[in-house]
Parts: sequence; structure tokens; C-alpha cells
Amino acid sequence: MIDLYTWITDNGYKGRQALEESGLPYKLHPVNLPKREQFDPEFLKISPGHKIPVIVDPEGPGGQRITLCESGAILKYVGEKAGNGLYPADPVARIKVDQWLFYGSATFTTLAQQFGHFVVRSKEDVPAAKKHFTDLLKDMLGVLDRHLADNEYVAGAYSVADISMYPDIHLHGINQIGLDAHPNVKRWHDAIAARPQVKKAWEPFAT
Ligand SMILES: N[C@@H](CCC(=O)N[C@@H](CS)C(=O)NCC(=O)O)C(=O)O
Repeated sequence: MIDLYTWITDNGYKGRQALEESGLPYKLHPVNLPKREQFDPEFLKISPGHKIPVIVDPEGPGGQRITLCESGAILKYVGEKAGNGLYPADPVARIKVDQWLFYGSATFTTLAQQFGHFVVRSKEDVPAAKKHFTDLLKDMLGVLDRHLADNEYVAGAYSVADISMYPDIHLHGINQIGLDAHPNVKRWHDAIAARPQVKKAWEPFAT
């Protein structure tokens, strides 16, 4: 049974979506970020950078217990372990999944988080930062829209690369920017949103 330490944030939903899609048994452990539970010394042992998500798999490679933070690495690990094509076995297909998985983790979410900070959550009004990160998010949505005009999912077939970008698009693309100018992203978003595994992953935490 994999343990998932997570919260109701973009990266947190990536871990939940991957595990729901994997079909692997897992247990959810909420880490309440507003209460700063990510700084608990026990949690820091598995997440040195005080960030969710984290997984602990007592049955990792060779039967060894592994702990893993960084959502991109988690998506790859879970997808590979699931063996259901989320992270494809074919080396050529993997290259494309890696490209978009790294884009999603390193570029898309990192910049979308700054949008979330300055445009959605910050109590301080910083117009230059708001404009900067709004322009960047719109540019990235344009990049994806052009790519998705010729591709059903970002790396061809549905994969962890899609999961790496879905939560930020679900949160910010839908709510703050709107997807009217990005019909291919809208088509992609709605197809993913309709998946039962995704609906389950976005259910509120059981208390
Ligand atoms: N690069 C990391 C970023 C993870 C991240 O930003 N996590 C945020 C929530 S979305 C967090 O745990 N923040 C708490 C903190 O920094 O103290 C990943 O992809 O997992």
C-alpha cells in the first residue's frame, strides 16, 4: 500500500490523480499546509524541502521501502509501477512523455504557481507581477492549444504528462483566464475532467 502525503493544491492533486489512474492501492495522508504541518520534523525526513506531494512505498524496487518527493518524479514512478501505459514502456513514446512531463513540472506549474500567488492569493496588489504572470500563463496556454490542435493528449496517448498540467489548467485556466480563446485546451481539459479517476482524485478529503 502506497502512502500519499498531500494537500488541496495543484501539485497535491497530481499525486492523487496518478494514484487513482494507476489502480494501485494507496492511503491518503493530508498535510495541512496553512497549519504548517509540512515543517513537522517527521515529515521533513521524507520531504527535505517541506513540500507536498510525497509518497512512501514499502514495496519499492527489489522490495525496498522508498520515499519520493517532487511531483514529476512521483508521476513517473507511479506510472511506471502501474504498467498501464500512463508512463509508456516504449522508449520512443517515453521521450515525448518525458519532454511534456518536464515542461509540466518545471515550466508550466512553476509559472502558474506565481500566477496563483500574485493574481489569486496575494493581499498585496503588485500590478507588474500580475501582468507578467498573466501574460506567461496565457502564452503557455497558447503553446498547449497549438500543440493540442494536432494531438489528442500532450504526448499522444493519455499519460502522466497530461496529469502534470491538468491541475493548474483546471484551477487557473478555467477560473481566472477562461479557455474560450483556447478551444483545444478546453477539449483536452474536459476529456480529462470526465474521467472517473480524476473526479475521485478531486473529491474532498475524508475527515
Ligand atoms: N517542484 C515541487 C513543488 C511542490 C510544491 O510547490 N508544493 C507546495 C504545494 S503545491 C508546498 O508543499 N508548499 C509548502 C511549502 O513550500 O512550505 C513538485 O513538483 O512537487
